[in-house]
Amino acid sequence: MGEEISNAPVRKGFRSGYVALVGRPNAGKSTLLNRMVGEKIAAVSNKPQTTRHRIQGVITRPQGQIVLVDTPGVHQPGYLLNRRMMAAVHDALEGVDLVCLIRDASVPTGNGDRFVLDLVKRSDKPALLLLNKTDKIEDKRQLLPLIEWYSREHEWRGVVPLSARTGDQLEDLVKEFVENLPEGEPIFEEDELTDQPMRALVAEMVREKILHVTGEEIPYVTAVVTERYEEVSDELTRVYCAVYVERPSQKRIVIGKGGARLKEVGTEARRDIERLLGHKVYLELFVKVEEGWRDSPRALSEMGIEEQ
Ligand SMILES: Nc1nc2c(ncn2[C@@H]2O[C@H](COP(=O)(O)OP(=O)(O)OP(=O)(O)O)[C@@H](O)[C@H]2O)c(=O)[nH]1
Ligand SMILES: [Mg+2]
Repeated sequence: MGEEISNAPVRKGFRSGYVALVGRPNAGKSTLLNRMVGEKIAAVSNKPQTTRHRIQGVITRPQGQIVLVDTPGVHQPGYLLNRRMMAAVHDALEGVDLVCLIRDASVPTGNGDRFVLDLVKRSDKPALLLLNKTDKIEDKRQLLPLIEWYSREHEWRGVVPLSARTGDQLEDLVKEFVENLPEGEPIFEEDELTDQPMRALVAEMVREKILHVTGEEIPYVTAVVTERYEEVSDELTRVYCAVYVERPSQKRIVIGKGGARLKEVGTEARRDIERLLGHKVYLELFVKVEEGWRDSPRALSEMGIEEQ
């Protein structure tokens, strides 16, 4: 397949390249990535700091190919984990052709916005402004002050109001992306959707479910690692994932009464993984306590949260 692509003559006018999504936590970056790719490849939750590493999603159309790069929400780093998350943002900004500042248009501007804007300006890359969550805004005139503020601060290649949730304006966005990319051959094969290996996607699905069923503290002290991934047959894949927490008390919360919470996580994650693979999945989860993993270079690297 790879050869087919590399030997094919470049289609005239075909454009391709990398587009980074940057923004504050919860802006809807990962929701937009999933929606545009058409599969769930990045965890989404209403808790800030859901995304922990760079995730690429591939969108291929007759006119061009966009490699959309999702990044962790921009925040103040405390733990080594958070410093690595921010390094992933900086790194993503370096290697792309176009940068998108994505913001939740239903909330007022704050200090975090200034910080993200400065990052985008400093990247010195052509940039688009994406105003997300328009489904939450009844009167679209509400967007005007926001557009004015951002337009005063920076010269944008375009401003696109959209809803990652409903899919509103996403085809316009694809056009806008393609127009701003250089002419070139496809980077990924047409049927590839992401740079993430299956093991990482599976771990991401499990972590997403944990974020959904647990409260305040647990999401930040939890990491998931796929320890074994076995393709038993065309109809069955077996996966074993370790769920890391920092303390025994947190382990009890994740497991729940009589194992009920962990079972719920497993059932929901298995459904998502089966949808992605198109066949049956046996998923086994076990919880491990590893004190201080968020500050441990070794643990973070094992979890795939690498130094940039
Ligand atoms: N109403 C509405 N909600 C949205 C939209 N896009 C995202 N959300 C919600 O916003 C929350 C955050 O979405 P994510 O996609 O996880 O946000 P993110 O920017 O990737 O967040 P981090 O990874 O933490 O930086 C989730 O509850 C989403 O369902 C949208 O267009 N409309
Ligand atoms: Mg995210």
